[in-house]
Amino acid sequence: MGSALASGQLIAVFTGAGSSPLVAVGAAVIDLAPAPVKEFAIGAFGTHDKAVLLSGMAVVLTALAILAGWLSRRGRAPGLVLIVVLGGVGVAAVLGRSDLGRLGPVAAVVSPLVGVAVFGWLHGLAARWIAARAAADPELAADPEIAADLAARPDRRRFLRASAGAAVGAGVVALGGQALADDGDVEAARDAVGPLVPAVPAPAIPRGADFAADGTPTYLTDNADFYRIDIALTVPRISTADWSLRIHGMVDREVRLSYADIRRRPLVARPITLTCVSNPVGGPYISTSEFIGVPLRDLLLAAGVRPGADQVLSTSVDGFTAGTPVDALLDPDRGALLAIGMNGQPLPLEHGFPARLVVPGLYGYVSATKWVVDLEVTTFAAKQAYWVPRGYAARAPIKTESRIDTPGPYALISAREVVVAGIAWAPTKGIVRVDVRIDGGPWQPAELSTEVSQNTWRMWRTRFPVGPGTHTVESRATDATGYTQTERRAGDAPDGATGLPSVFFTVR
Ligand SMILES: Nc1nc2c(c(=O)[nH]1)N[C@H]1C(S)=C(S)[C@@H](COP(=O)(O)O)O[C@H]1N2
Ligand SMILES: [Mo]
Repeated sequence: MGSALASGQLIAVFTGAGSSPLVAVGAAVIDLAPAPVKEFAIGAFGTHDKAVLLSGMAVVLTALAILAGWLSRRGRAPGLVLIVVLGGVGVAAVLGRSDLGRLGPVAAVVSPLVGVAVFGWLHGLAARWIAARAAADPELAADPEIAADLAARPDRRRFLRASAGAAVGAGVVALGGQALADDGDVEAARDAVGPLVPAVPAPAIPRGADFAADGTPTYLTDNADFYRIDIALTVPRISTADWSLRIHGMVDREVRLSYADIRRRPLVARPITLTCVSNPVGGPYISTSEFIGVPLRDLLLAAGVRPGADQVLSTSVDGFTAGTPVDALLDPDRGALLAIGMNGQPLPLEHGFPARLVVPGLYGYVSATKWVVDLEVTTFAAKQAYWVPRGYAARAPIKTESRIDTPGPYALISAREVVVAGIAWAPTKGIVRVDVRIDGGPWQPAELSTEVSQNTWRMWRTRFPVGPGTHTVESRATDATGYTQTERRAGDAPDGATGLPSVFFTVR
């Protein structure tokens, strides 16, 4: 099993990480998992969901291999059947991917062949050892001295040595493949991008833009802390030299842009708050960055959007798709970007290097395609993006929401006064008011941070006198359209969770 998997990993270094049968099967599991399972995985494991999936697969494969090895004591059929069946699953998963070249299936085909060869060889050695043992007189074998001699027979030693060798060899091959894959090509391309200086800089961030000293997040999220959500089991590695963006479909003229073409255009920097439709009320999947890139509006106008088109289907190099309303992308006030940088740095690999989309006011799954390589101008009627047949809405504007960051859940407070602070967001509209109440009392307006952009979050804070005992605080946000965050509870499917965030705490 180890040899088969390791050979698949090694070949996939050359044919693309997604062509590894192990990764392809894992990706297929993610794609086929029903929405409740995906929700459970994100809820239970957060951003560790992929590590959990791969570890789970490793445990299952090891258990199957041990079982098949044990069943193969009398003949090699069970072991061979397992390899062929699992090999078939791997080939099917690889063939199901749209993002691989003609060499895509090689790793999945070679992997079970290596498995059959190594298994056959080890099984032969084991059979010789067992035969030698059976040949010895059972009565003589009962004698401890003779038994020890029997155990030391070369057939046994040869089998054990070969098994250990195969295991170590598989480990070396797999680790070597990993080292080759991480040879830094893409990191080097990222380092070579050089400084990203915007022709149109982002607004200056005033000191009062956050209440970080009172426990809110900082106005801009560090790149390393920016939340990450995607279906990519391995981070796609695409170099600037290999990247291009094709704009086609219902357009007057098809456009293809290289990375150099993008770099030649004047860059625009804009602060944008991105959040995930899977963010639960009070949840962590929200961050803000100064994204830098070129306006998507300009790229679409260059291609010429034909009348009747209402959706742009964006596709990632790994096959993920998002469907975004044409209106939102052409709206100059909204300022959607083809982003190549975050906070002055080229995009980190896990956030979409070399380029991704960011559209203020829309949940990530309908707008923020990372590793984007293709924009098809089409209609909502003609094409469904990745999450739509999986139970999520085709159109999903970000809902007006707030979150309480301090006090923390079940905090123990010894003061006579509690500071309550948090974030509120209604991207493209802007937050005009946040109300807070304690123990179900009257709503009281909180102090708001200085507004930097309507497209980003805004911080709030207030304080209440408190006596000993348990207390509950709740918050609700109001946006510039006059809409106030609903207290009606809803889960994340189909278009984002709602409800009032609340925090329980105790005063000593
Ligand atoms: N290629 C690709 N892009 C993607 C996704 C994905 O699964 N694959 N997920 C989307 C979702 S659901 C969200 S919320 C945002 C998250 O972006 P981040 O990881 O940079 O925070 O990316 C979007 N872009
Ligand atoms: Mo998301």
